[in-house]
Amino acid sequence: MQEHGQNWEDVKSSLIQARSKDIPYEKVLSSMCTYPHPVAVEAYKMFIESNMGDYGLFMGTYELEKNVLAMLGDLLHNSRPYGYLTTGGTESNIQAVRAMRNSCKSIKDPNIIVPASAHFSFDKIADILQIDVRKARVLSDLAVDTKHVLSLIDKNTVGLVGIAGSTEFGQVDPISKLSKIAMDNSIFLHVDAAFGGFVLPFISGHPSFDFSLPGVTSIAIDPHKMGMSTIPSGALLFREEKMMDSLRVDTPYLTISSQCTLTGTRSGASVAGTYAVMRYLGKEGYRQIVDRCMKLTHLLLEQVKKIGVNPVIDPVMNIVALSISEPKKIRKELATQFGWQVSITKHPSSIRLVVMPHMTEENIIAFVQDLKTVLNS
Ligand code: 0PR
Repeated sequence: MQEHGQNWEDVKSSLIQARSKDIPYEKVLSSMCTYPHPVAVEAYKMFIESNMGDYGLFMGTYELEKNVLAMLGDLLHNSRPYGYLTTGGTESNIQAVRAMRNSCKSIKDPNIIVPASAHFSFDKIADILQIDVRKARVLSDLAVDTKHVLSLIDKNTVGLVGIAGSTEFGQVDPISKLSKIAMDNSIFLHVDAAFGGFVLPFISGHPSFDFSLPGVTSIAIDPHKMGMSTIPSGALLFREEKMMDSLRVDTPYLTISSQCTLTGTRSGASVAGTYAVMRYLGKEGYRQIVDRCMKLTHLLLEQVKKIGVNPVIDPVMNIVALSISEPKKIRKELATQFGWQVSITKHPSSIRLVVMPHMTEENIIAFVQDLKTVLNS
């Protein structure tokens, strides 16, 4: 750090230069994030200094958080959820598993069972919480094999995890079956709906995945993905207060006497952003966004099939994985020749495309054209 401060114009020009190196979302098909809704941005700016880590000082923002939880509870069929707004799916998953473990103190060597398709946050969880994370295989449709889940349960199993919208393929595990298994074995069931939580409720005839299933004890849902909110904005919801309480630590010198959150300082601006966009859009607004993304997903599918490329699974939501040989090479070519950002998957290997709200019909058509060029070169 330099000794003397610089003038704002110089600092700003460095910022502009840095910003110009960031890739605009229009060419990004690899991300689960998108431009936040302008209403979320406006609200975020209004609450920029608000710290939910000491919410006794920010009771207004705290009321907004309670409101967001109630709206999320309504979306996920729980009229009285307990929880809080997190920094995203990783924190929500860590806290959900920590609550399972803390609620089973008598089990000395606990384990949980997650689908092999679970997000890498569960590898972090194994390391941080020193808990055995057992991976159950997935079937050919890339949803978890519940028979394998059942066979992995033993006396030290504290809970199961199901995914509603897997990171790589957008698949939904059979959560109703997992719910029954969890109840039969008196263990917890956390649903990672970080992506699908703001998608599935707006797709008619979607599979059950939320608190309407009696075995579901917690859910992760991310407003900063398909919720159109600002980063960082995740949410963790528990069915029962005692699970949330199992996370509580004393905070003697704050305006509040205890905290259940993972981080201390927490962005009140994110809370305001999420509150504002959820109120502004309502279910109708989100339904329109999801409808549009699904239409674009089907357009993408139709276009790639015309050039002889097929999806790994029929897309359940706005994520498409394409069966293409040498996906790493294709990814590189798409980026260097045309500036497209796509990701690749490992098992099975494919090119993965997330059709977020920033995508347009023109861009989908242009992308498929460029993909065709790369495949034929
Ligand atoms: N659970 C699921 C099902 C997820 O897909 C993700 C993230 C998480 C949990 C973790 O969420 P946070 O990253 O909010 O903690 N899925 C994306 C991924 O890892 C996140 C992402 C977003 C990656 C934007 C890249 C990107 O540009 O692929």
